Amino acid sequence: MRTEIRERIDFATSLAAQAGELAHDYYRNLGQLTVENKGPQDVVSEADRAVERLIRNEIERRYPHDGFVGEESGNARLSAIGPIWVVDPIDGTQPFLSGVPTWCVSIGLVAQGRVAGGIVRDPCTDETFTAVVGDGAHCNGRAIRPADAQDFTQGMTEVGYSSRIPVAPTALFIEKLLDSGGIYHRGGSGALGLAYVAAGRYIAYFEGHMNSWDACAGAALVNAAGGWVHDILVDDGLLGGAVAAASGQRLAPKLQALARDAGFPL
Ligand code: LIP
Repeated sequence: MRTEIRERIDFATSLAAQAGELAHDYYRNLGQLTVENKGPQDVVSEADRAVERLIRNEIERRYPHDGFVGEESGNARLSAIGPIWVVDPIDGTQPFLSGVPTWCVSIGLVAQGRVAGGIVRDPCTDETFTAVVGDGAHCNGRAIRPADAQDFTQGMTEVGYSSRIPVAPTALFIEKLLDSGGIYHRGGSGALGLAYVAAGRYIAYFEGHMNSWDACAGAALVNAAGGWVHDILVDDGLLGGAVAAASGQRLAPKLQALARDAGFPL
């Protein structure tokens, strides 16, 4: 199966670049986009739908028996034969539509019930993060590894939030993080945040609930880079989402304890 995943990641690396270029074209012309509200702090535009159509059409053309779960597609196709593609065409939609360059294209792969590979493409920094679980993770072809931090004072922790969960536990997590000498950062793209953990830029990532299409590729990057990442597929996470947590191996026990103390089921 790993050969099949490698082949798919090679194919999707150029697809992610193509999708990133299309997204960047919309990004350079934000004034022409109609923005719709899906909920509190949750927006979408034609850019998301157009980029997902491109990705889905190319994947279905090349791998007609694979499954597909996409943020904007609605009808998930859970293949019983091939791997399942888990895609967010523009992750960090709010920064994207606000003209803030912290967004990306996120293309993940699930095979035999496990996260198997992924690509995070950032057109704003011209960086492509790629991973095949078991084969390592790379940024623009260079091997990446998580930071070897042993406590929260040694760097930044990215903390995500959405109105899908109550405020209090996330506020308590941030309070406990600050009390531990850590500092939080929020860029608005969970996929990019997880990619930065894999690359050692953030020492940890935490979010009380992430959808699979936001988390899958980033989780593959952290796993393949040698870090620890909470299983995003736990309890039907593919369709229902899950807690997202990731760090280098040495910091993982403290991250898990901090999350549990804030009331999250890790
Ligand atoms: C985003 C996630 C991020 C979360 C944001 C938002 P979107 O996905 O990647 O982790 O904190 O609230 O849900 O909506 O930009 O695709």
